[in-house]
Amino acid sequence: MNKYLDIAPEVAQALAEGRPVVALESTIISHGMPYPKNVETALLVEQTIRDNGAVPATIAVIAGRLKAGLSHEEIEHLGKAGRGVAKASRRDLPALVARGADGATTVATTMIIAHMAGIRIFATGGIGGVHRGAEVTMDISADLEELAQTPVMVVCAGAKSILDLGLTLEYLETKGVPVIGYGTEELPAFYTRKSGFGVDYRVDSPEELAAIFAAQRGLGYRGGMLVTNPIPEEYSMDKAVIDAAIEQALREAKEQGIHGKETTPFLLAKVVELTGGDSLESNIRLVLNNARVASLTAAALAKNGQL
Ligand code: PSU
Ligand code: MN
Repeated sequence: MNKYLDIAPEVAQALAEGRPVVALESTIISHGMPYPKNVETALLVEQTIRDNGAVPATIAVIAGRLKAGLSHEEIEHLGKAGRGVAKASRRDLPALVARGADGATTVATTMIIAHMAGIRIFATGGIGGVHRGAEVTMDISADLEELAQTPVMVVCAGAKSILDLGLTLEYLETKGVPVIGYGTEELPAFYTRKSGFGVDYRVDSPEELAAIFAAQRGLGYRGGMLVTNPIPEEYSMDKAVIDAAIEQALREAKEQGIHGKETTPFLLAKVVELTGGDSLESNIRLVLNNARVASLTAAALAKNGQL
């Protein structure tokens, strides 16, 4: 085992016994939602995973240790400290580890740590991608490179249209990352079920997701795959409302010269500010929905001894 990694006893035991485990990220806790909703949601997501027969492993960096599985106190700490905790993507781990610092893991670093721990399936809300205007700024999330090189299945609700969704799909195609629609032929756009862009494959059951993931492993590929699961109809948002908020958020980011790792958290916080509690509630619901699909898929993999 990696010398910087701590696996929580419950998670280690489940992995040793071949039982299903689902990884969760922590940037969504510290940078994605306001306190105390972020902590309540993190605990509710863990409970949803348990209710669907898997063991949750929320991932973060605590005092320089890579953690697969957090205590409630650690989740409370990350939620309360909020933006005071460093957002940790791939390039941040060496410094955080060396300094003994805390870090809230993005999709990229959660994949890295999940893989180190032997966890195959990871549920989240939305992933990073190719930003609008990336042809000039070159702002492309490290999440996409991680999907290209780390063998973890990421179950999300697509990506927000703060990104250029078309370019994000092109990038994933180039990198050989399968993009699967769960019960849909169209890439969902996080708050809404449709984006106007098609996915590579539509899959309608956790068993088939598990089979494709197992085949990817069997082929010896090193990368992961992206499962996009649309927000439940009853929680999806009005496209015009969300588009207007995103346009305004993008304008303000430009005016204020926001760039680098601040861009995504700035845009996400602005959208929540502009759309109020509605978008927060939608966000929570779609994460719970992804946790359920991820748990059932981990269970299907475990059943076939493919974990
Ligand atoms: N998109 C969302 N919600 C999020 C994120 C992105 O809809 O919480 C977070 C995730 O942790 C993701 C990260 O991995 O932002 C991407 O940041 P960047 O674009 O700086 O790579
Ligand atoms: Mn970026």
